[in-house]
Amino acid sequence: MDWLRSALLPLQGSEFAKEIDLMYMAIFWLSVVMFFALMVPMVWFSWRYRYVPGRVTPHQTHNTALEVFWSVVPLLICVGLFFWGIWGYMHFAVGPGESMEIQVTAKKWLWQFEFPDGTRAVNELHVPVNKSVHLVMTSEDVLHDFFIPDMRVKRDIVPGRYTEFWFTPTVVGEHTSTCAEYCGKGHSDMRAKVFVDTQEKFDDWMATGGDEWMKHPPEEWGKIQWDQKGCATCHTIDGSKSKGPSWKGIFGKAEKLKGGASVTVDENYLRESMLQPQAKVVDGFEPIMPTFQGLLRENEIRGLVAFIKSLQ
Ligand code: HEC
Ligand SMILES: [Cu+2]
Repeated sequence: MDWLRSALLPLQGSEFAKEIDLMYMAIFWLSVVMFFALMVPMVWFSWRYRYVPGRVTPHQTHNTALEVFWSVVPLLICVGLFFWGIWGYMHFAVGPGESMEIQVTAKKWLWQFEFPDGTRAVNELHVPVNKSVHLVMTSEDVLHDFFIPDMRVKRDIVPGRYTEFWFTPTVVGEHTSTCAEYCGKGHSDMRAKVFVDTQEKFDDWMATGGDEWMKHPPEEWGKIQWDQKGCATCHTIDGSKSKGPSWKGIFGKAEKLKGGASVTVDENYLRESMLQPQAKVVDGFEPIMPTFQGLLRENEIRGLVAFIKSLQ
């Protein structure tokens, strides 16, 4: 009956899919069998015992064995379905501890995903195949609902609180997800692609951070990093002094260093200052800047350099 399952239901993209489909098909076939088991005798009895003038119908109104049978059997079936259902629900509700956690933010009308290392992506969820992922979701505005049909997972997203689900994707490739809670004009456009990648491809994507950076001019991308990577807590961009030197007008200028030497602020110096801040410490400041070695990707460094350059 696999043809029927694939005609009725989407691709089985996760471990849940098999469990859920099995139960779905079991209830479907149970309903088919019950339909005929009830309707065929009903039609037959209505015809067999129809009114015929002069016919004497046998007069039996009670059969205890039969009544016990048709009360107890359906009861057992319903209780069985209940336990099967609650077992599946518990499995879905409590994820394994080692899952990768991805933060999902829904807002009118897009999806934002954030990975454990800070990688962000919009409308694009990348997950490695055969590894469990745990999605922690919230909304910035109204009710949304994250639904990935191929994975058979779906859950409401509520502003002001977190909801979550987990799954283990099993089929490499592109899947779709959608918002399943009407959220206004753009609701039907609120879709994200779910890429199930091989571990290699996934690692590669994590290392490069996806292509979000390509959608911004370098200076703008740099400004986003300044804000998101925490540079803003120590560096201003308007010339005022903070815990670190302001970035305004530093490009091209001769910077005085601790110890008396001086250096011209160029691309290489900026890069070094981010990755090895202690190598050359600016005069008048403490060497408190943390190293960003391994935390900034090439595209982010390039963006930051372009941003600092633009602050003349
Ligand atoms: C905890 C505070 C702090 C944070 C956070 C911080 N910095 Fe710094 N930064 C400093 C201090 C202090 C200096 C000056 C001393 C030195 O050179 O190490 C400095 C110096 C620099 C310089 C050299 C500036 C000049 O005038 O020559 C650059 C470039 C720089 N930081 C980039 C960054 C970037 C990019 C980030 C974010 C990814 C960042 N910093 C985050 C404190 C910080
Ligand atoms: Cu929505």
